Amino acid sequence: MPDNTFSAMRQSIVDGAPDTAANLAQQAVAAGTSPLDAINNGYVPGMHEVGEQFAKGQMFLPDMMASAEAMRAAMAVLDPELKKVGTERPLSGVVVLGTTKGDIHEIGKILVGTLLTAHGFRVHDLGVDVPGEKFAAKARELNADIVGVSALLTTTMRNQRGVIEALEKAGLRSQVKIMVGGAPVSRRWAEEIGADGYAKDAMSAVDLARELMQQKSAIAEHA
Ligand code: B12
Repeated sequence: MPDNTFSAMRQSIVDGAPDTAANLAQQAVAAGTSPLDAINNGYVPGMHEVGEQFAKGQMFLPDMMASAEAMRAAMAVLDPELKKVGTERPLSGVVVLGTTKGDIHEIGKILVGTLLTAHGFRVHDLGVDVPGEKFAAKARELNADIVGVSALLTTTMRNQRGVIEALEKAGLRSQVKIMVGGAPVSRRWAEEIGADGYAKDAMSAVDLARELMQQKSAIAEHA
């Protein structure tokens, strides 16, 4: 896919133009471009630019909402393509996913869920603004292997710790691996709150989830 198509994708997000974003995604699919390349090289850089402009006061909340709408329009086209990657693979593990309490950012988390599903994980997405207790209840109900917690705000990051505490309180901590992510989150933060892993993007989240499943089966073998 030529660089100018990626920059047009990026611009469609900055402009908050859902029709253009969706059309470009359709063209990419027709041209056989990897959907992940389109997301990582086209649309996500657009989101980063929006974030930067918002931080500088050059863009406002309605602009950021329009950009999110454009991203959703592109994802609606690319999502089915992403899901085709790993159909009919054996079940890799059960993941409960959600965005922390107080936080309504969901685009990155949905992408993580889509790629995990495409790579054989069974994903239950709890949505946004999810309290720790709800993560714990769903993890118990589904006998989940992994709980994935997203946070996009520095103010809601600390609620990732709350999810870990809720799992501890429910007596599930030893059975469930916890992975965290989101723009302000880092490996260091993950270690600080006692999570089992951090991933910077959706594809790394798949690698991490596989690694956590291996750790789980190694523990089970030694038990
Ligand atoms: C789109 C957007 C919104 C949309 C969200 C729409 C939606 N349905 O999701 C709307 C307009 C609603 C919004 C609202 C707000 N936002 Co906002 N938003 C953004 C923006 C521009 C893009 C986020 C995004 O979708 N990125 C694209 C995806 C693909 O990337 P991602 O989310 O980082 O996810 C990837 C990784 O982080 C990772 N990952 C994500 N989750 C997980 C989970 C796990 C388990 C793992 C392993 C990995 C992982 O993998 C993902 C895929 O690669 C960011 C800027 C930025 N650079 O992040 C600001 C940003 C996050 N928002 C910000 C702010 C301030 C707000 C508001 C408070 C604004 C306001 N005044 O009201 C509100 C908060 C509302 C709330 N309570 O949550 C700030 C946060 C600042 C801070 N330090 O806390 C940012 C950084 C903008 C800025 N530079 O100031 N926002």
